[in-house]
Amino acid sequence: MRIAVIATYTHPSRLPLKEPSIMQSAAPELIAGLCPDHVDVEIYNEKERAIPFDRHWDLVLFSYLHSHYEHAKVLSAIFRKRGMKTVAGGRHACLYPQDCLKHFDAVVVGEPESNILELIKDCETGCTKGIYRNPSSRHLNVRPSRYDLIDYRTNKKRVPGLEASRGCNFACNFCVLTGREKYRFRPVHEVIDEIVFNVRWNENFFGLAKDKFVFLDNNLGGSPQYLKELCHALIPLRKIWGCSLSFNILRNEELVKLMAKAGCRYVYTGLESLNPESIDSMGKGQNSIGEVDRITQKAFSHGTMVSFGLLIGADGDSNEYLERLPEYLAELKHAFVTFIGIVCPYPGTPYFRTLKSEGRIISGVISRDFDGYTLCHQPAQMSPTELIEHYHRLCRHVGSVRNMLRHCISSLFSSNAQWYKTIALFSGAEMLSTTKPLLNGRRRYIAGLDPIEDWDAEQMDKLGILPQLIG
Ligand code: B12
Repeated sequence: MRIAVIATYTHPSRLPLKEPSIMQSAAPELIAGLCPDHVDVEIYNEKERAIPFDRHWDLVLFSYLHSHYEHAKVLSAIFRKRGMKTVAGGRHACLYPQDCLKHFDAVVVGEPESNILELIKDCETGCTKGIYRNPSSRHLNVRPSRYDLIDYRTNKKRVPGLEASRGCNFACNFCVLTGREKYRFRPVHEVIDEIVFNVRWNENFFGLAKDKFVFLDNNLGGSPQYLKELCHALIPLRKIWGCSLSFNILRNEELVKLMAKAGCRYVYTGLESLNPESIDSMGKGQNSIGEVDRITQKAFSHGTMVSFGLLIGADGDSNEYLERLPEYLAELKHAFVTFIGIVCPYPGTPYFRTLKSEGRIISGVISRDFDGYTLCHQPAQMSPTELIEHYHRLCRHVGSVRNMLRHCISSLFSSNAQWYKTIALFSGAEMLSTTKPLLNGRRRYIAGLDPIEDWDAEQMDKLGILPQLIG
Protein backbone atom coordinates (compact mmCIF):
# COMPACT_ATOMS: atom_id res chain seq x y z
CA MET A 1 0.00 0.00 0.00
CA ARG A 2 1.28 3.48 -0.89
CA ILE A 3 0.50 6.35 1.46
CA ALA A 4 1.14 10.10 1.30
CA VAL A 5 0.87 12.37 4.34
CA ILE A 6 0.41 15.98 3.34
CA ALA A 7 0.55 19.09 5.51
CA THR A 8 -1.32 21.64 3.43
CA TYR A 9 -0.52 25.33 3.34
CA THR A 10 -1.89 28.58 2.01
CA HIS A 11 0.10 31.82 2.39
CA PRO A 12 -1.29 34.62 4.64
CA SER A 13 -1.08 37.06 1.71
CA ARG A 14 -3.34 34.72 -0.32
CA LEU A 15 -0.75 34.75 -3.08
CA PRO A 16 0.56 31.42 -4.39
CA LEU A 17 3.75 31.62 -2.33
CA LYS A 18 5.79 28.99 -0.49
CA GLU A 19 7.71 29.59 2.72
CA PRO A 20 10.58 27.17 3.06
CA SER A 21 11.40 28.44 6.54
CA ILE A 22 12.87 26.98 9.73
CA MET A 23 9.53 25.93 11.19
CA GLN A 24 7.27 23.46 9.44
CA SER A 25 4.43 21.26 10.57
CA ALA A 26 5.77 18.04 12.10
CA ALA A 27 2.51 16.16 11.58
CA PRO A 28 3.66 14.34 8.37
CA GLU A 29 6.72 12.67 9.90
CA LEU A 30 4.79 11.96 13.10
CA ILE A 31 1.96 10.23 11.25
CA ALA A 32 4.42 8.41 8.97
CA GLY A 33 6.02 7.03 12.14
CA LEU A 34 2.70 5.44 13.10
CA CYS A 35 2.27 3.55 9.84
CA PRO A 36 3.08 -0.17 9.84
CA ASP A 37 6.40 -1.25 8.32
CA HIS A 38 4.89 -2.92 5.27
CA VAL A 39 3.39 0.29 3.83
CA ASP A 40 5.29 2.74 1.64
CA VAL A 41 5.02 6.29 3.04
CA GLU A 42 5.91 9.64 1.51
CA ILE A 43 5.55 12.98 3.25
CA TYR A 44 4.88 16.43 1.80
CA ASN A 45 4.86 19.83 3.36
CA GLU A 46 3.10 22.29 1.10
CA LYS A 47 4.69 25.23 2.89
CA GLU A 48 7.96 24.05 1.33
CA ARG A 49 6.97 22.66 -2.06
CA ALA A 50 4.04 22.00 -4.35
CA ILE A 51 2.23 18.68 -4.11
CA PRO A 52 3.05 16.54 -7.16
CA PHE A 53 -0.02 15.64 -9.18
CA ASP A 54 1.74 12.99 -11.23
CA ARG A 55 2.02 10.44 -8.43
CA HIS A 56 -0.41 7.81 -7.29
CA TRP A 57 -1.05 6.76 -3.72
CA ASP A 58 -3.69 4.40 -2.34
CA LEU A 59 -4.29 6.61 0.65
CA VAL A 60 -3.67 10.33 1.24
CA LEU A 61 -3.78 11.69 4.78
CA PHE A 62 -4.26 15.45 5.17
CA SER A 63 -3.10 17.60 8.04
CA TYR A 64 -4.36 21.16 7.85
CA LEU A 65 -5.27 24.21 9.92
CA HIS A 66 -8.70 25.84 9.79
CA SER A 67 -7.69 28.31 7.10
CA HIS A 68 -6.36 25.58 4.81
CA TYR A 69 -9.62 23.62 4.81
CA GLU A 70 -10.96 24.85 1.44
CA HIS A 71 -7.62 24.05 -0.15
CA ALA A 72 -7.47 20.59 1.47
CA LYS A 73 -10.99 19.89 0.17
CA VAL A 74 -9.88 20.75 -3.37
CA LEU A 75 -6.82 18.49 -3.15
CA SER A 76 -8.93 15.72 -1.69
CA ALA A 77 -11.50 15.99 -4.50
CA ILE A 78 -8.78 15.83 -7.15
CA PHE A 79 -7.18 12.76 -5.60
CA ARG A 80 -10.50 11.01 -5.05
CA LYS A 81 -11.38 11.51 -8.72
CA ARG A 82 -8.19 9.62 -9.49
CA GLY A 83 -9.24 6.70 -7.32
CA MET A 84 -7.29 7.49 -4.17
CA LYS A 85 -8.81 7.37 -0.67
CA THR A 86 -8.39 10.51 1.45
CA VAL A 87 -8.45 11.20 5.19
CA ALA A 88 -8.73 14.43 7.19
CA GLY A 89 -7.20 14.93 10.63
CA GLY A 90 -6.16 17.66 13.05
CA ARG A 91 -7.96 20.27 15.13
CA HIS A 92 -10.43 21.45 12.48
CA ALA A 93 -11.35 17.86 11.54
CA CYS A 94 -12.01 17.09 15.23
CA LEU A 95 -14.42 20.00 15.38
CA TYR A 96 -16.25 19.40 12.09
CA PRO A 97 -16.11 15.65 11.34
CA GLN A 98 -19.49 15.62 9.57
CA ASP A 99 -18.53 18.43 7.24
CA CYS A 100 -15.21 16.70 6.52
CA LEU A 101 -16.99 13.46 5.66
CA LYS A 102 -18.57 15.24 2.69
CA HIS A 103 -15.10 15.77 1.23
CA PHE A 104 -12.89 12.96 2.55
CA ASP A 105 -13.37 9.20 2.79
CA ALA A 106 -12.56 9.16 6.49
CA VAL A 107 -11.93 11.56 9.37
CA VAL A 108 -9.76 11.03 12.41
CA VAL A 109 -11.19 12.69 15.50
CA GLY A 110 -8.60 12.52 18.18
CA GLU A 111 -4.95 11.73 18.35
CA PRO A 112 -3.27 9.81 15.55
CA GLU A 113 -1.52 7.41 17.94
CA SER A 114 -4.79 5.67 18.83
CA ASN A 115 -6.34 5.68 15.36
CA ILE A 116 -3.88 5.42 12.48
CA LEU A 117 -3.20 1.67 12.67
CA GLU A 118 -6.88 0.81 12.65
CA LEU A 119 -7.54 3.24 9.81
CA ILE A 120 -4.81 1.73 7.65
CA LYS A 121 -5.96 -1.81 8.39
CA ASP A 122 -9.51 -0.87 7.35
CA CYS A 123 -8.25 0.79 4.16
CA GLU A 124 -6.33 -2.34 3.26
CA THR A 125 -9.46 -4.45 3.60
CA GLY A 126 -11.49 -1.82 1.76
CA CYS A 127 -13.97 -1.05 4.55
CA THR A 128 -13.25 2.29 6.19
CA LYS A 129 -15.54 3.34 9.02
CA GLY A 130 -15.88 7.03 8.22
CA ILE A 131 -15.10 8.57 11.59
CA TYR A 132 -12.25 7.23 13.73
CA ARG A 133 -12.51 8.37 17.30
CA ASN A 134 -10.56 6.02 19.56
CA PRO A 135 -9.76 7.99 22.72
CA SER A 136 -6.21 9.11 23.53
CA SER A 137 -4.33 7.30 26.25
CA ARG A 138 -4.07 9.14 29.60
CA HIS A 139 -0.29 9.20 29.28
CA LEU A 140 1.17 10.91 26.29
CA ASN A 141 2.29 8.14 24.00
CA VAL A 142 4.21 9.81 21.18
CA ARG A 143 5.98 7.35 18.90
CA PRO A 144 9.28 8.11 17.13
CA SER A 145 8.77 10.27 14.06
CA ARG A 146 10.12 9.39 10.59
CA TYR A 147 12.73 12.14 10.49
CA ASP A 148 14.47 10.14 7.77
CA LEU A 149 11.70 11.22 5.37
CA ILE A 150 12.40 14.96 5.77
CA ASP A 151 14.06 16.33 2.65
CA TYR A 152 16.48 19.03 3.75
CA ARG A 153 17.43 19.65 0.11
CA THR A 154 13.99 21.11 -0.64
CA ASN A 155 14.09 23.35 2.39
CA LYS A 156 17.65 24.10 3.33
CA LYS A 157 16.71 26.17 6.40
CA ARG A 158 14.41 23.75 8.15
CA VAL A 159 15.35 22.30 11.53
CA PRO A 160 13.73 19.16 12.97
CA GLY A 161 10.77 19.68 15.28
CA LEU A 162 10.10 17.63 18.40
CA GLU A 163 7.24 17.32 20.86
CA ALA A 164 7.93 16.84 24.57
CA SER A 165 4.37 17.71 25.61
CA ARG A 166 0.92 18.44 24.26
CA GLY A 167 -1.78 20.84 25.39
CA CYS A 168 -1.52 23.70 27.86
CA ASN A 169 -2.56 24.36 31.47
CA PHE A 170 -3.72 27.88 30.81
CA ALA A 171 -7.16 28.78 29.52
CA CYS A 172 -6.72 31.88 27.33
CA ASN A 173 -10.14 32.55 25.88
CA PHE A 174 -9.01 32.74 22.23
CA CYS A 175 -6.79 29.65 22.16
CA VAL A 176 -7.81 26.54 20.22
CA LEU A 177 -6.51 24.37 23.07
CA THR A 178 -8.76 25.85 25.77
CA GLY A 179 -11.13 23.26 27.15
CA ARG A 180 -9.86 20.66 24.69
CA GLU A 181 -6.27 19.69 25.22
CA LYS A 182 -5.06 18.92 28.73
CA TYR A 183 -1.38 19.33 29.41
CA ARG A 184 0.51 16.01 29.17
CA PHE A 185 4.20 15.30 28.73
CA ARG A 186 6.43 12.46 27.58
CA PRO A 187 8.93 10.81 29.91
CA VAL A 188 12.20 12.76 29.73
CA HIS A 189 14.23 9.67 28.71
CA GLU A 190 11.93 9.15 25.70
CA VAL A 191 12.54 12.69 24.46
CA ILE A 192 16.28 12.31 24.95
CA ASP A 193 16.29 8.95 23.12
CA GLU A 194 14.41 10.52 20.25
CA ILE A 195 17.04 13.28 19.98
CA VAL A 196 20.01 10.92 20.30
CA PHE A 197 18.86 7.96 18.20
CA ASN A 198 16.11 9.11 15.88
CA VAL A 199 16.40 12.73 14.78
CA ARG A 200 18.08 13.30 11.40
CA TRP A 201 19.88 16.62 11.40
CA ASN A 202 19.96 19.26 8.72
CA GLU A 203 23.54 19.10 7.37
CA ASN A 204 23.20 22.17 5.13
CA PHE A 205 25.32 25.31 5.35
CA PHE A 206 28.54 23.32 5.83
CA GLY A 207 27.08 21.58 8.86
CA LEU A 208 26.13 24.81 10.65
CA ALA A 209 22.47 23.79 10.90
CA LYS A 210 23.37 20.42 12.44
CA ASP A 211 22.43 19.70 16.07
CA LYS A 212 19.80 22.45 16.09
CA PHE A 213 16.15 21.67 16.69
CA VAL A 214 12.92 23.25 17.86
CA PHE A 215 10.42 22.00 20.44
CA LEU A 216 7.04 22.47 18.77
CA ASP A 217 5.13 22.22 22.06
CA ASN A 218 2.43 24.78 22.65
CA ASN A 219 3.97 25.49 26.04
CA LEU A 220 7.20 23.72 26.91
CA GLY A 221 6.89 25.25 30.38
CA GLY A 222 3.52 23.66 31.19
CA SER A 223 5.20 22.00 34.17
CA PRO A 224 8.26 23.90 35.48
CA GLN A 225 9.44 20.75 37.29
CA TYR A 226 9.29 18.73 34.08
CA LEU A 227 11.08 21.45 32.15
CA LYS A 228 13.82 21.45 34.79
CA GLU A 229 14.30 17.69 34.48
CA LEU A 230 14.29 17.91 30.71
CA CYS A 231 16.93 20.66 30.76
CA HIS A 232 19.20 18.68 33.09
CA ALA A 233 18.98 15.73 30.70
CA LEU A 234 19.67 17.97 27.68
CA ILE A 235 22.86 19.55 29.04
CA PRO A 236 25.21 16.66 28.15
CA LEU A 237 23.76 16.47 24.60
CA ARG A 238 25.13 19.93 23.74
CA LYS A 239 22.38 20.70 21.22
CA ILE A 240 21.00 24.15 20.35
CA TRP A 241 17.23 24.53 20.51
CA GLY A 242 14.27 26.87 20.62
CA CYS A 243 10.75 26.62 22.02
CA SER A 244 7.52 28.42 22.88
CA LEU A 245 6.48 28.86 26.46
CA SER A 246 4.33 30.98 28.72
CA PHE A 247 5.43 34.21 30.38
CA ASN A 248 5.46 32.80 33.94
CA ILE A 249 8.50 30.66 33.04
CA LEU A 250 10.45 33.70 31.89
CA ARG A 251 9.98 35.19 35.35
CA ASN A 252 11.77 32.21 36.89
CA GLU A 253 15.37 33.30 36.48
CA GLU A 254 16.88 30.05 37.76
CA LEU A 255 14.92 28.11 35.17
CA VAL A 256 15.81 30.53 32.37
CA LYS A 257 19.47 30.15 33.30
CA LEU A 258 19.15 26.37 33.31
CA MET A 259 17.43 26.41 29.91
CA ALA A 260 20.27 28.49 28.48
CA LYS A 261 22.78 26.01 29.91
CA ALA A 262 20.82 23.19 28.25
CA GLY A 263 21.21 24.91 24.85
CA CYS A 264 18.03 26.99 24.64
CA ARG A 265 18.85 30.00 22.49
CA TYR A 266 15.38 31.08 21.40
CA VAL A 267 12.05 31.42 23.17
CA TYR A 268 8.80 32.64 21.67
CA THR A 269 6.07 33.88 24.01
CA GLY A 270 2.59 35.14 23.24
CA LEU A 271 2.73 38.54 24.88
CA GLU A 272 -0.49 39.33 22.97
CA SER A 273 -0.99 42.89 24.21
CA LEU A 274 0.51 45.82 26.10
CA ASN A 275 -3.00 46.84 27.04
CA PRO A 276 -4.02 45.55 30.51
CA GLU A 277 -7.71 45.67 29.58
CA SER A 278 -7.14 43.45 26.56
CA ILE A 279 -4.96 41.06 28.54
CA ASP A 280 -7.85 40.79 31.04
CA SER A 281 -10.40 40.26 28.30
CA MET A 282 -8.27 37.41 26.91
CA GLY A 283 -7.99 35.72 30.31
CA LYS A 284 -4.21 35.85 29.99
CA GLY A 285 -3.38 36.76 33.60
CA GLN A 286 0.02 35.00 33.46
CA ASN A 287 1.39 37.90 31.38
CA SER A 288 2.78 40.76 33.42
CA ILE A 289 3.34 43.70 31.10
CA GLY A 290 5.38 45.80 33.52
CA GLU A 291 8.07 43.14 33.74
CA VAL A 292 8.53 42.48 30.03
CA ASP A 293 11.67 44.51 29.46
CA ARG A 294 13.53 43.47 32.61
CA ILE A 295 12.77 39.79 32.07
CA THR A 296 13.81 39.91 28.42
CA GLN A 297 17.09 41.59 29.24
CA LYS A 298 17.82 38.92 31.89
CA ALA A 299 17.12 36.11 29.42
CA PHE A 300 19.45 37.76 26.85
CA SER A 301 22.19 37.99 29.46
CA HIS A 302 21.95 34.24 30.06
CA GLY A 303 22.20 33.59 26.32
CA THR A 304 18.56 33.08 25.33
CA MET A 305 16.91 35.28 22.75
CA VAL A 306 13.25 36.02 23.57
CA SER A 307 10.72 37.18 21.02
CA PHE A 308 7.08 38.09 21.48
CA GLY A 309 3.85 37.84 19.53
CA LEU A 310 1.24 40.60 19.62
CA LEU A 311 -2.45 40.39 18.82
CA ILE A 312 -4.64 43.36 18.09
CA GLY A 313 -8.41 43.67 18.02
CA ALA A 314 -9.27 42.37 21.50
CA ASP A 315 -12.09 44.09 23.32
CA GLY A 316 -9.85 46.35 25.42
CA ASP A 317 -8.20 47.86 22.32
CA SER A 318 -9.22 51.43 21.58
CA ASN A 319 -8.13 53.66 18.70
CA GLU A 320 -5.96 55.57 21.14
CA TYR A 321 -4.13 52.45 22.37
CA LEU A 322 -3.46 51.20 18.85
CA GLU A 323 -2.31 54.60 17.65
CA ARG A 324 0.16 54.79 20.50
CA LEU A 325 1.28 51.16 20.32
CA PRO A 326 4.41 51.92 18.23
CA GLU A 327 5.40 54.44 20.93
CA TYR A 328 4.83 51.87 23.70
CA LEU A 329 6.91 49.37 21.75
CA ALA A 330 9.66 51.94 21.26
CA GLU A 331 9.78 52.47 25.02
CA LEU A 332 10.80 48.82 25.46
CA LYS A 333 14.56 48.71 25.18
CA HIS A 334 14.96 44.96 24.86
CA ALA A 335 11.64 43.22 24.28
CA PHE A 336 10.84 42.83 20.60
CA VAL A 337 8.03 41.46 18.47
CA THR A 338 8.31 38.93 15.64
CA PHE A 339 4.64 38.25 15.10
CA ILE A 340 1.61 40.55 14.81
CA GLY A 341 -1.79 39.02 14.26
CA ILE A 342 -5.42 39.96 14.53
CA VAL A 343 -7.08 38.17 17.43
CA CYS A 344 -9.02 35.34 15.84
CA PRO A 345 -12.19 33.74 17.22
CA TYR A 346 -11.32 30.15 16.29
CA PRO A 347 -14.48 28.00 16.32
CA GLY A 348 -14.82 25.98 19.50
CA THR A 349 -13.08 28.58 21.69
CA PRO A 350 -14.75 30.54 24.52
CA TYR A 351 -13.96 33.72 22.55
CA PHE A 352 -15.88 32.43 19.53
CA ARG A 353 -18.88 31.54 21.72
CA THR A 354 -18.94 35.00 23.33
CA LEU A 355 -18.72 36.87 20.04
CA LYS A 356 -21.33 34.64 18.46
CA SER A 357 -23.75 35.20 21.33
CA GLU A 358 -23.19 38.96 20.93
CA GLY A 359 -23.79 38.74 17.16
CA ARG A 360 -20.26 40.02 16.47
CA ILE A 361 -18.94 37.33 14.13
CA ILE A 362 -18.74 38.98 10.69
CA SER A 363 -21.37 37.44 8.44
CA GLY A 364 -20.13 35.42 5.50
CA VAL A 365 -16.93 34.38 7.26
CA ILE A 366 -15.53 31.11 5.89
CA SER A 367 -12.88 28.76 7.23
CA ARG A 368 -10.24 30.33 4.92
CA ASP A 369 -10.59 33.54 6.94
CA PHE A 370 -9.50 31.91 10.21
CA ASP A 371 -5.83 32.42 9.52
CA GLY A 372 -4.96 34.89 12.27
CA TYR A 373 -4.44 37.69 9.74
CA THR A 374 -8.04 38.36 8.73
CA LEU A 375 -10.57 40.18 10.87
CA CYS A 376 -13.43 37.77 11.57
CA HIS A 377 -15.29 39.78 14.22
CA GLN A 378 -16.66 43.23 14.83
CA PRO A 379 -14.14 45.02 17.13
CA ALA A 380 -15.63 46.47 20.35
CA GLN A 381 -14.28 50.01 20.11
CA MET A 382 -13.70 50.81 16.43
CA SER A 383 -14.77 49.97 12.92
CA PRO A 384 -13.22 47.03 11.02
CA THR A 385 -11.55 49.46 8.59
CA GLU A 386 -9.95 51.40 11.44
CA LEU A 387 -8.59 48.19 12.93
CA ILE A 388 -7.06 47.14 9.62
CA GLU A 389 -5.44 50.57 9.21
CA HIS A 390 -3.81 50.09 12.63
CA TYR A 391 -2.73 46.60 11.59
CA HIS A 392 -0.97 47.87 8.44
CA ARG A 393 0.77 50.65 10.32
CA LEU A 394 1.94 48.29 13.05
CA CYS A 395 3.27 45.68 10.63
CA ARG A 396 5.21 48.35 8.78
CA HIS A 397 6.56 49.78 12.02
CA VAL A 398 7.61 46.46 13.57
CA GLY A 399 8.93 45.08 10.28
CA SER A 400 11.02 48.16 9.46
CA VAL A 401 14.77 47.96 8.92
CA ARG A 402 15.18 50.70 11.54
CA ASN A 403 13.37 48.63 14.16
CA MET A 404 15.39 45.57 13.25
CA LEU A 405 18.67 47.44 13.65
CA ARG A 406 17.48 48.80 16.99
CA HIS A 407 16.80 45.27 18.18
CA CYS A 408 20.15 43.94 16.96
CA ILE A 409 22.04 46.72 18.72
CA SER A 410 20.19 46.19 22.00
CA SER A 411 20.53 42.41 22.02
CA LEU A 412 23.73 41.52 20.21
CA PHE A 413 26.22 42.23 22.97
CA SER A 414 24.15 40.95 25.90
CA SER A 415 25.77 37.52 25.97
CA ASN A 416 28.74 35.63 24.60
CA ALA A 417 27.04 32.24 24.88
CA GLN A 418 27.75 29.99 21.91
CA TRP A 419 25.32 30.72 19.02
CA TYR A 420 23.64 33.58 20.87
CA LYS A 421 24.81 36.29 18.47
CA THR A 422 23.86 34.29 15.39
CA ILE A 423 20.38 33.75 16.78
CA ALA A 424 20.12 37.46 17.70
CA LEU A 425 20.91 38.40 14.09
CA PHE A 426 18.52 35.80 12.74
CA SER A 427 15.71 37.03 15.01
CA GLY A 428 16.32 40.55 13.72
CA ALA A 429 15.72 39.29 10.20
CA GLU A 430 12.60 37.50 11.45
CA MET A 431 11.14 40.88 12.46
CA LEU A 432 11.06 41.84 8.78
CA SER A 433 8.70 38.93 8.17
CA THR A 434 5.91 40.68 10.09
CA THR A 435 5.18 42.51 6.84
CA LYS A 436 4.66 39.30 4.86
CA PRO A 437 0.84 39.31 5.03
CA LEU A 438 1.01 42.77 3.37
CA LEU A 439 2.64 41.38 0.23
CA ASN A 440 -0.69 41.38 -1.55
CA GLY A 441 -1.69 44.98 -2.12
CA ARG A 442 -5.25 43.96 -3.01
CA ARG A 443 -5.87 42.15 0.28
CA ARG A 444 -8.49 43.83 2.56
CA TYR A 445 -8.01 41.64 5.69
CA ILE A 446 -11.71 41.66 6.55
CA ALA A 447 -13.64 38.39 6.34
CA GLY A 448 -15.92 38.26 3.33
CA LEU A 449 -13.97 40.94 1.42
CA ASP A 450 -10.96 38.89 0.36
CA PRO A 451 -11.50 36.20 -2.25
CA ILE A 452 -9.76 32.89 -1.70
CA GLU A 453 -6.74 32.03 -3.85
CA ASP A 454 -7.40 32.00 -7.62
CA TRP A 455 -6.42 28.37 -8.15
CA ASP A 456 -8.60 27.11 -5.27
CA ALA A 457 -11.54 29.26 -6.40
CA GLU A 458 -11.26 27.90 -9.94
CA GLN A 459 -11.05 24.29 -8.78
CA MET A 460 -13.92 24.73 -6.33
CA ASP A 461 -16.01 26.07 -9.14
CA LYS A 462 -15.11 23.16 -11.41
CA LEU A 463 -15.59 20.53 -8.71
CA GLY A 464 -18.74 22.05 -7.22
CA ILE A 465 -17.19 22.58 -3.77
CA LEU A 466 -18.66 25.26 -1.54
CA PRO A 467 -16.65 27.11 1.13
CA GLN A 468 -17.43 26.25 4.73
CA LEU A 469 -19.46 29.06 6.26
CA ILE A 470 -18.65 29.52 9.95
CA GLY A 471 -20.83 31.14 12.55
C1 B12 B 1 4.60 24.76 13.28
C2 B12 B 1 3.40 25.66 13.55
C3 B12 B 1 3.02 26.53 12.56
C4 B12 B 1 3.64 26.49 11.17
C5 B12 B 1 3.06 25.31 10.36
C6 B12 B 1 1.53 25.19 10.47
C7 B12 B 1 0.96 23.79 10.55
N1 B12 B 1 0.47 23.27 9.46
O1 B12 B 1 0.93 23.19 11.60
C8 B12 B 1 3.29 27.92 10.66
C9 B12 B 1 4.48 28.82 10.87
C10 B12 B 1 2.82 28.03 9.22
C11 B12 B 1 2.16 28.33 11.59
C12 B12 B 1 1.38 29.43 11.35
C13 B12 B 1 0.38 29.84 12.21
N2 B12 B 1 0.02 29.29 13.36
CO1 B12 B 1 0.88 27.72 14.08
N3 B12 B 1 1.70 26.42 15.02
C14 B12 B 1 2.70 25.63 14.78
C15 B12 B 1 2.99 24.78 16.02
C16 B12 B 1 4.05 25.49 16.84
C17 B12 B 1 3.42 23.35 15.80
C18 B12 B 1 2.53 22.53 14.88
C19 B12 B 1 3.09 21.14 14.85
O2 B12 B 1 3.76 20.76 13.90
N4 B12 B 1 2.86 20.40 15.92
C20 B12 B 1 3.34 19.03 16.03
C21 B12 B 1 2.36 18.13 15.25
C22 B12 B 1 2.80 16.69 15.35
O3 B12 B 1 1.12 18.24 15.89
P1 B12 B 1 -0.13 19.11 15.38
O4 B12 B 1 0.13 19.75 14.10
O5 B12 B 1 -0.57 19.93 16.54
O6 B12 B 1 -1.20 17.97 15.10
C23 B12 B 1 -1.70 17.16 16.14
C24 B12 B 1 -3.17 16.90 15.95
O7 B12 B 1 -3.87 18.03 15.49
C25 B12 B 1 -3.21 15.72 15.04
N5 B12 B 1 -3.19 15.89 13.60
C26 B12 B 1 -2.77 16.92 12.86
N6 B12 B 1 -2.91 16.65 11.59
C27 B12 B 1 -3.40 15.42 11.47
C28 B12 B 1 -3.72 14.66 10.35
C29 B12 B 1 -4.22 13.37 10.52
C30 B12 B 1 -4.57 12.58 9.31
C31 B12 B 1 -4.39 12.86 11.83
C32 B12 B 1 -4.89 11.50 12.02
C33 B12 B 1 -4.09 13.64 12.95
C34 B12 B 1 -3.59 14.90 12.75
O8 B12 B 1 -2.04 14.99 15.33
C35 B12 B 1 -1.06 15.79 15.99
C36 B12 B 1 -0.72 15.14 17.30
O9 B12 B 1 -1.82 15.11 18.16
C37 B12 B 1 1.59 24.80 16.71
C38 B12 B 1 1.65 24.53 18.19
C39 B12 B 1 1.38 23.05 18.44
N7 B12 B 1 2.17 22.44 19.26
O10 B12 B 1 0.47 22.48 17.90
C40 B12 B 1 1.03 26.14 16.30
C41 B12 B 1 -0.48 26.27 16.01
C42 B12 B 1 -0.93 25.13 15.15
N8 B12 B 1 -0.53 27.52 15.26
C43 B12 B 1 -1.50 28.28 15.58
C44 B12 B 1 -1.68 29.59 15.08
C45 B12 B 1 -2.71 30.46 15.78
C46 B12 B 1 -0.93 30.04 14.00
C47 B12 B 1 -1.01 31.38 13.31
C48 B12 B 1 -2.36 32.03 13.21
C49 B12 B 1 -0.12 32.45 13.83
C50 B12 B 1 0.83 32.11 14.85
N9 B12 B 1 0.48 32.39 16.10
O11 B12 B 1 1.93 31.66 14.52
C51 B12 B 1 -0.41 31.07 11.91
C52 B12 B 1 -1.44 30.90 10.80
C53 B12 B 1 -1.99 29.54 10.71
C54 B12 B 1 -3.17 29.45 9.79
N10 B12 B 1 -2.99 29.68 8.48
O12 B12 B 1 -4.28 29.14 10.23
C55 B12 B 1 -2.42 27.63 16.60
C56 B12 B 1 -3.67 27.01 16.05
C57 B12 B 1 -4.16 27.49 14.71
C58 B12 B 1 -5.36 26.77 14.19
N11 B12 B 1 -5.83 27.20 13.04
O13 B12 B 1 -5.88 25.85 14.76
C59 B12 B 1 -1.43 26.58 17.23
C60 B12 B 1 -2.10 25.34 17.81
C61 B12 B 1 -0.68 27.34 18.34
C62 B12 B 1 -1.59 27.82 19.45
N12 B12 B 1 -1.70 27.13 20.55
O14 B12 B 1 -2.20 28.85 19.32
N13 B12 B 1 2.11 27.52 12.67
